[in-house]
Amino acid sequence: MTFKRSEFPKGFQFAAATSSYQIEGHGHGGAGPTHWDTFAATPGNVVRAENGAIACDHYHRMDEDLDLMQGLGLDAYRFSTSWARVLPEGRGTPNADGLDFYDRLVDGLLKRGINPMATLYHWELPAALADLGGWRNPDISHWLADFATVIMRRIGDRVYSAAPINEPWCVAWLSHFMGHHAPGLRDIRAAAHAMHHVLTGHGRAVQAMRALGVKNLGAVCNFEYVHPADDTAEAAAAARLYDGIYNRFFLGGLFKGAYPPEVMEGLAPHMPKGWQDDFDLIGQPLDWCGLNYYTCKRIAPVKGAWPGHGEVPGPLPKTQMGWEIYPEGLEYFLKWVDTEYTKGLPLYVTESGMANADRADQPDQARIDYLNAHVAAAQRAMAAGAPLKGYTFWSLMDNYEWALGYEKRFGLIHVDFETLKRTPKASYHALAAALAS
Ligand code: IFM
Repeated sequence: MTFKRSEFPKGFQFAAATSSYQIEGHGHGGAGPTHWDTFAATPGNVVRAENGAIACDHYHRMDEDLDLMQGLGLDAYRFSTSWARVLPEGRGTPNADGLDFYDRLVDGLLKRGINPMATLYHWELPAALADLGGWRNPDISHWLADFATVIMRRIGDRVYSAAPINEPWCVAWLSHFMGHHAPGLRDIRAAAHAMHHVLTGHGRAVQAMRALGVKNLGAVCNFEYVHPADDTAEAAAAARLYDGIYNRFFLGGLFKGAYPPEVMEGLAPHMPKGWQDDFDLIGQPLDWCGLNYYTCKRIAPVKGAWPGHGEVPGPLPKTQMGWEIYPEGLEYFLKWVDTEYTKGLPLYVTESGMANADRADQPDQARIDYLNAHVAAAQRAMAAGAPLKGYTFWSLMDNYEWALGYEKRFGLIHVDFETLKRTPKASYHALAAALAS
């Protein structure tokens, strides 16, 4: 690596991230069905109809995975808690094995000197709650707060940090307007409701965790740097609207008590009743803000219904996801989020990394280059004053990449999905050396 731990301030948290459905093996341990199981079981939604029933079998291989984290020299590990593993029906009676599992995980991390960074919800909604409308139902904020209470009563005394929801844009827009993720809806009213309820859910979950005394609470949003596809006014307007929906809607709700006006031009007629009164709930004071960053997009106007924009291919080198590699965007967002929204609040890069068609026996130099370029971008932002306190690599290990199944490999550790054998990649060894230095 071109960076070393010694270049970072004392206490800076180097972390790796995963999420529950992507690694645990949802078929084990008494977890209830989720909308990802049913989405994946419906032809055409997921490559080869793959699902998270086995995934990396982390449920049974937790100790091996914890040892690998320790070998990497991580300061922290960002994981999520599966709602349906803890509450198989989404509400009601907890699954004792599920609570025990997260208890063991947190203790296993602490025993190895690794700080547990918890995210309550990383996308696998219990099917029983999906049946009730899921993120379209305003009651979901209460359901999420109740789940927060159940899981944090068990582990909240020992987590380093907690955030309610991973990537609200994916939960709401990607899943209810674009239809790419569960529940696979393509409906503007469903999307408008989900966009708002993901934030009321965040607010109520923060309240519930504060009431229990859980410390160090934050929010995790994802960001894409937006380039207009050309230099016309139409492309500029299309890009501005894309940026509003993707990058400014959730931060606006969380930190400014308002949504971007150009986004509301399309969404206002479809919003849930009384949405304007929810900003006090949404804007709970936070201790930090997390940024997930991977790529940039080129946006062009498209004739047709609002929002009337679409992506066009760009010229930069791309990852296995077809995503352009644009580290400058990370530097931009770390500075912009701080100056425009969070104003001195600690920031964390809560995800960044690349998918590559890795094999266990070949060095993943492309990932080493990607990580170097993005960490360097973060260092430039820090030099310019961004209060960055930690950097999280996505992902600890190859895992279930949602609708794209198991072939997109983001891991520092290779997983053979036939044998479930873990093999640290060259990037793992390079990062371990950088963190030991
Ligand atoms: O795998 C996902 C993760 O679940 C959320 N952030 C982006 C990653 C890569 O697509």
